[in-house]
Amino acid sequence: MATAAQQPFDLSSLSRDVTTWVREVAAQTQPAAIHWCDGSDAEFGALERALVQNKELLPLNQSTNPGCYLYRSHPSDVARVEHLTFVCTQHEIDAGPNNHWMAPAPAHRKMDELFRGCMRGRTLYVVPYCMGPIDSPFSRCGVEITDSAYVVLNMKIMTRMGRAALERIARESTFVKGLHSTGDLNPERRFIMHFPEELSIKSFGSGYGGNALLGKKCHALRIASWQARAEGWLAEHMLIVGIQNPQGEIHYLACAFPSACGKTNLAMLIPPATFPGWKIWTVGDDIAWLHPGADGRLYAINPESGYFGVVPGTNAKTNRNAFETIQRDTIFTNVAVTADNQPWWEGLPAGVPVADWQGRPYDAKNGPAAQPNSRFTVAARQNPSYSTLADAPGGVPISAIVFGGRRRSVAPLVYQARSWAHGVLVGAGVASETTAAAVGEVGVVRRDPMAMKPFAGYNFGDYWSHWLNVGRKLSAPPQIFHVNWFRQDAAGKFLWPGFGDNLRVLSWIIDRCKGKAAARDTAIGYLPAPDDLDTHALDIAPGAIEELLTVNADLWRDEMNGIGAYLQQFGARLPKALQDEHQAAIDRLKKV
Ligand code: OXD
Ligand code: MN
Repeated sequence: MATAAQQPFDLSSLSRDVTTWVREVAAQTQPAAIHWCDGSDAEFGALERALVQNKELLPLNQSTNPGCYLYRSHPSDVARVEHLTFVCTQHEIDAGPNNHWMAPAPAHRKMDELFRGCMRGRTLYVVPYCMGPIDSPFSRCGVEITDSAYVVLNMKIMTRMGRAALERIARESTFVKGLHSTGDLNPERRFIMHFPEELSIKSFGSGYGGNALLGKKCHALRIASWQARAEGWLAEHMLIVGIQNPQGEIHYLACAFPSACGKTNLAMLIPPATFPGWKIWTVGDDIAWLHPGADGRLYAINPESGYFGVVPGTNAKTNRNAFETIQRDTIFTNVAVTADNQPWWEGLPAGVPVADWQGRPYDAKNGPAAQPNSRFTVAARQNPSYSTLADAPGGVPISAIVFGGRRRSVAPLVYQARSWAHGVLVGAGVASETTAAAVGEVGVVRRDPMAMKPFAGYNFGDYWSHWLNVGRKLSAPPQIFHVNWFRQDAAGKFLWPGFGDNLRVLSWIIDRCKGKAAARDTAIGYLPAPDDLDTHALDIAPGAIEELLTVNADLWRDEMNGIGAYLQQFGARLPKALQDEHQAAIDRLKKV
């Protein structure tokens, strides 16, 4: 018999609230066993081995990719399902036209029906986690109950998971309740429901990250945006990057872009050879929690501790830091494999796939070898550009907020908002064009305010009011900018090289924040003149810089009308100050 010292610590004794909830869920779902996760490496290893044994996880080539595994999800379960994602508030207007809504009572009934007995024969895992550094006052905790060991492994990488989080929950006695089951993966029985008024989430029928790792989009954005409004801070879909100049000064930027606009690349940017002495520090690649500080500045933490990034296209040229990060101790989901069992995806310059993401012999007729939304899950600490301040309890001070979208025309390379309130309008007007991947839809502008369309847990009208209120609390607010790396010439060729050269734009942004760089005052905001940007040794077509920095008043009048029509749907919830900013923008354009 084990001595007292050898006996595992009974985690369930730490928090009565969590234990009571676990008991209720177990009575409902009827699992064969309950496992309280302590978050230890030993636990991670044991779960990994168990998944390998039952063939849910496939070891990749351990000499080329040590600690790397492949998980193949169900072919119908490879992405977030926005049409099955609901915000369930008492009043529909609180969820807003930007969300699918269901009243809480029928939503609970629907989900309870699905969860009844769904864990029979399975293990129920209790996953306590902390979003943000474990000792940060800005962090918030949750508990995910799941019947997927794959989810547990991912949560261990993506969050501060385990005993320390449970101890914090016991101290704070408040936590977000997330209940998840992969169910039978029937897309007809798949729903992701959020109950912000109850700080709870119920997710059924999907094992895919964005639907199943409840700490990420569900908690850290949808529920957290609701908590943030009540508590006076912002939960945003933003990367956080530190940019160090040759003098050693570091400025932190928080940047929001819709998908397919290069967020992870920007968070890990490699300075071009023509910028010696510059360094980039990654604090976060997807989510920022922003808090007004006592000094009137805005401070950011990254609530996550790992990256759940898109794999295809990642290589030593496009994103060397990400590429190096995923060489070891990485869970790959839905990539292809080579004959010697190395992970393979489109965009790798070497290697030949022999099995595609579904495990079939690779045949180009079946489409790409790696699923286009295949993912890596990896600890942020493995990133060569990892910022040690990613763990700072007080976060990092933000000098600039940068919004962006994919626009072939209209939006110039960069411009600066005239004020915080004008910046809120710039953010509310964020839009991105669909790419060639969607047949017949190329270039269609989709409005994605603050890149939060799929993630704001409440009415956008209230959300913009909250942004305006946060700005009023800041005596030294970040400056707000908009960038567009994707402007094209008449022949459809990108005008800007992007990637490392984006640092040229970021350094202008930083100099603007320091009051050092010049700018032209235009109807849409402050723009650099071509000479204001550092273009030394820049390989770019003649006249391209001028074109990248033009503001076409006719196109902008149309743009402002489009933004106005979009804002109108928020009716009485649309803040007057934002309407005024919109009107002022229209008036300025009339004068051009
Ligand atoms: C993500 C997304 O996975 O934004 O980060 O969809
Ligand atoms: Mn994202």
